[in-house]
Amino acid sequence: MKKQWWHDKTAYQIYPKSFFDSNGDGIGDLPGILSKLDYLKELGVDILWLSPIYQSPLADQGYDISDYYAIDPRFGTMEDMETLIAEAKKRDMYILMDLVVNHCSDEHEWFQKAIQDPDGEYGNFFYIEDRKEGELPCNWRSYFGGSVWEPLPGHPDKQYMHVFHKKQPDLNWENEQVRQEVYKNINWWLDKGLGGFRIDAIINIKKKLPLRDYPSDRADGLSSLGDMLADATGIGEFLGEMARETFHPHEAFTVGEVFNEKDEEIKDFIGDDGYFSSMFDFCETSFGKSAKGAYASQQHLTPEEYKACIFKTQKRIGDIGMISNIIENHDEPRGVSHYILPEDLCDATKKLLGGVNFMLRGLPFLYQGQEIGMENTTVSSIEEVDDISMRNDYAVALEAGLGEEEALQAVVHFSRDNARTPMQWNDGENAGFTTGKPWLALNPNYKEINVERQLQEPDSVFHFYQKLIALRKNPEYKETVVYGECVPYLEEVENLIAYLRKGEKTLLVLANFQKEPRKVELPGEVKEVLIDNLDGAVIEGKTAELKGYQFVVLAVR
Ligand code: ISL
Ligand code: CA
Repeated sequence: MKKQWWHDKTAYQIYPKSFFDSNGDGIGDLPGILSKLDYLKELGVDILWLSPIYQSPLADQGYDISDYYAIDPRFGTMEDMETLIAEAKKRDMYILMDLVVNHCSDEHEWFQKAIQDPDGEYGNFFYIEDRKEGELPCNWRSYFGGSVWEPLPGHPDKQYMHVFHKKQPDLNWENEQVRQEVYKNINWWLDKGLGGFRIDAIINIKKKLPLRDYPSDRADGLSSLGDMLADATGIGEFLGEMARETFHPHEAFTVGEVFNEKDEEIKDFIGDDGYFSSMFDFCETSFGKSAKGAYASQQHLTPEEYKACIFKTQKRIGDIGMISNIIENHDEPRGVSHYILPEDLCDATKKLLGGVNFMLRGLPFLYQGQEIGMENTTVSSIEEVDDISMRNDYAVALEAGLGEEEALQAVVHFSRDNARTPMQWNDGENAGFTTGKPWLALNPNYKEINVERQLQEPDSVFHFYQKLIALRKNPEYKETVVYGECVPYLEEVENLIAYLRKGEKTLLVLANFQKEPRKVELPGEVKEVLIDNLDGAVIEGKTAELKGYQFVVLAVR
C-alpha cells in the first residue's frame, strides 16, 4: 500500500444543522462550526466531513440539492464557507463536503427544465419513461418506501425514477453531459481548497438496463434494489473516470458510501489507484437488518456479533487499502445505544466500544457527540419524528399488522433523528445549541451528558477520545497505530475483544466486554500501559487481570 498524506489523520463528521447555531434561528450553521474549530482542534481531529450545506429544499435534510454551486442561506454564505476552509487550513485541518450526485432535488434547474421539455436536452439528465399512471415501468422499491416511479409533473403519460424520496430524482449517469457537469462542480470546489469529499449513496448510480422486474420480496409486489444493483455491472467505468478527471489530479481525500462490494472489487475501490481513498465499513451497521423492514430488525448487537463483524472486515481489507471505521453516522442509531446491550450501558462501556473501534487498522471517523457519549433519544409519538425514513419504517410496521404503539417502539431505535438531535454543549437552555427554538427536540439527557461538563472532568468520555487521538499521533507509536497489521487475539473467548497491532512496535488491545472480571494470558512482556479506561490495570508477568468492562492498550515486547 502506498503511503498517503491522510493515513495518520483522525476524521470527524459534522451534521451542520445540529452542531451549533450562531444566530438563534434554531438551525446550526457555518459560523457556528467556525466558532467551534478550536474545540475540535483540542479534541485532536484533523479532517472534518460536513453533511450537505448546499442550497436545498431540505426534503431529505440537504441530501436533495437544488444548486451545487450555492450554500443554503440557512447554513450561511459562500464567504462563510471560504472562511471556514481558510481557518481550518490555519489549524492544519481539512474540510470535506458531501458529494450527493446519484440524484439532485426536483427543484434543481435541470429537473425543472426536464419538466418543461421532457424530450429535450434535460429530459435525458434523468430517467424518464413513457408510462401512464398506474402502470409502472418496473417494480423497484425506493429506499424510503413505495415505487421508485413517480408521475412527471404536468405529463400524465410520463414517469421519472427516484431511488430515494420523490423529491430526489435520479441523475442519468449514462449521459456523458451529466457526468461532465458533475466533474466540473467537483473541480470547482476542490479549486477552492477543499480537502475532498464523502461520496453519498454512490453504488446507486449504475442501474441495470433495460428496465425489468425483480422477484418481489414484500406484499406490495415491489422488489428492494439490492438484486438490481448486484446485477448492474460497469460502475467502475464511471468511478474511474470521475477519479481521473477530479480527485486524483487534486490529491483529494475521498471516502465512499459503498455497500455490498465484492471481495475482488475492494482493490478497485480503495487500492493504490482506486476510485476512492477510502470507504466506510458497514459490516456492523448492516448486521441484523431484516429485508422485511426496520420493525423486524435486530436492535442491539452482542459483543460476539460485534467482534465477528469488525474482524471480518479487517481480514477482507488486509493491506489492500485503508478502510474507514465508524460506530455511527447521521443515518444510524447512536453507536453506544446499538452495540452495547442496554444493561451494560455506562461510561466504561462507551469508552470500551470507542477504543475497540478506534484502534482497528483504518481511518477513524467520529460523529459529532460521539466524543461525549451521546445516546439515542426518546420519542413518545410519531408526530415528533422528523426523519422521512423512520416515517416510512413506521408505515411499513403498521402494514405488517403492528399496533400504533407497538410499531413506534419497533422502529424508533433506527430513527435517524437519534443521531440528529442537537449537539449537547452545556446544561443550560437548549444545551447551549441555540438561543432560539431548536429545529429538532434535544435529547433530554443533556443535563448530564454535555461538553462543558466533560471538559472539566479528567476521566470523561471526551478525555478518553482525546487520549486515543493523541496516541495515534504519538511519534513513538504512530507507525504501528496507523499501519500495523491487525491480528485477532484469543478470538474464540466469549465477551473478550482482543487484537494485536503489529508494526515497528507491537500493541495489544484488550476489551473485557462483560461486567465480570477476567484474567487474560498475554503474548509477551508488557512494556507500558498506554490507554486504560478504568485506570489501574493489574499486570502480573504474562497475565492481565481485567475488571468488568475494562479496556486497555498495552505496548508489549
Ligand atoms: O438502504 C440503504 C443501503 O442498503 C441505505 O443505507 C442507503 O443507501 C443509505 O441510507 C444512503 O444514505 C445516504 O443517501 C441518502 C440520505 O438520505 C442519507 O442521509 C445519506 O447518508 C440519500 O441521499
Ligand atoms: Ca442558524
